[in-house]
Amino acid sequence: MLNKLNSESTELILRLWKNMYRIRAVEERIAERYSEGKMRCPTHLSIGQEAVPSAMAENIRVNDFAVSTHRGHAHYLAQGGSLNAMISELYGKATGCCGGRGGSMHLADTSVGFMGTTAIVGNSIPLGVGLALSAQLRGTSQISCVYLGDGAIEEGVFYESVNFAIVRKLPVLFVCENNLYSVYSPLAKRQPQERKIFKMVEAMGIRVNSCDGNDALASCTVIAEAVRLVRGGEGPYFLEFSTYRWREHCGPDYDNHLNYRSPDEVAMWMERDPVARAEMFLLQADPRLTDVLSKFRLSVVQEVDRAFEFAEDSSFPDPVFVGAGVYA
Ligand SMILES: Cc1ncc(C[n+]2csc(CCOP(=O)(O)OP(=O)(O)O)c2C)c(N)n1
Ligand SMILES: [Mg+2]
Repeated sequence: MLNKLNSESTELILRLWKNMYRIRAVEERIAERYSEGKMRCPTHLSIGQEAVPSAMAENIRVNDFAVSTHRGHAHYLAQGGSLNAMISELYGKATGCCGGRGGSMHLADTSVGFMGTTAIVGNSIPLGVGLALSAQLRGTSQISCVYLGDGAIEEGVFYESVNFAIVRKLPVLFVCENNLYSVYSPLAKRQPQERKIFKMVEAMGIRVNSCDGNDALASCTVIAEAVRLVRGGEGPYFLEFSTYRWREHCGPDYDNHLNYRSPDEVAMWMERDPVARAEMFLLQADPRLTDVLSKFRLSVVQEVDRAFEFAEDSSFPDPVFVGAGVYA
């Protein structure tokens, strides 16, 4: 889709690229500094998966709700969650978005409607549906976005939640990032080969669509239409995006040596890098954008530097009495 566009789309693609670039820079810095041992929480990176959250950022309002998963950094940042508070949370500091007690898998910034991420697969799905119910009962125009992975489709609570959202015509957008794996288990071994997740979900009676989740612009178009309908009171919507995580399931490294996925498969997806695709389009559309891109890269480096300094300089929370003479 990117190749077919004229310069009218350049502004939008520039915004998408900026969001993707920033998210990736944050996660690459986390990966770089993780081995220092100061971020003492399990950390699931979504490097390679930046297009969908960036496209969501274009379409959601600051008072919309969102909930996410163990792999939630990008969703939190796309919603406008505080970077300082996120990095501090990873460092376990009192200035973290959960007071330093949650870590990477428990991000929240209620000031922008990002209501939380949880470590239990599928756990945040009913929370997102409940938030949609609250918006409906209060008569607001808020929508609730539920990010989930392909693995979460296999949890019973997904079906209960989608069913409830359909029956109550709730303003909820399910955003499934299908990266083909649940830890080391490929989708092809967990579900029948011919099954398409979005087709299966459609059979429940909900509007659905699917899209190349490594094409930020195409994702943006599909999300815009879904958000228009959900916000317009047409009930819930389910979107499936195909994408791929580049690094290990949990941690900062690559894991090709584990052989649960082939080097060819990884290489093929890395060639479809959403950030590089957007950048290539921008530079072809207008080579003078080189300067704009360079300035932005520098500003992101500085912003990320500051966030890590902020986290390092912050204090640890006071110990809390958890019972039986134990403080944590
Ligand atoms: C209920 C539950 N079962 C299993 C796990 C272990 N687990 C953690 S992440 C994960 C994979 C989830 O896959 P998916 O939803 O596709 O998300 P992805 O990691 O690919 O982003 C699993 C099985 C868990 N945290 N919670
Ligand atoms: Mg997955």
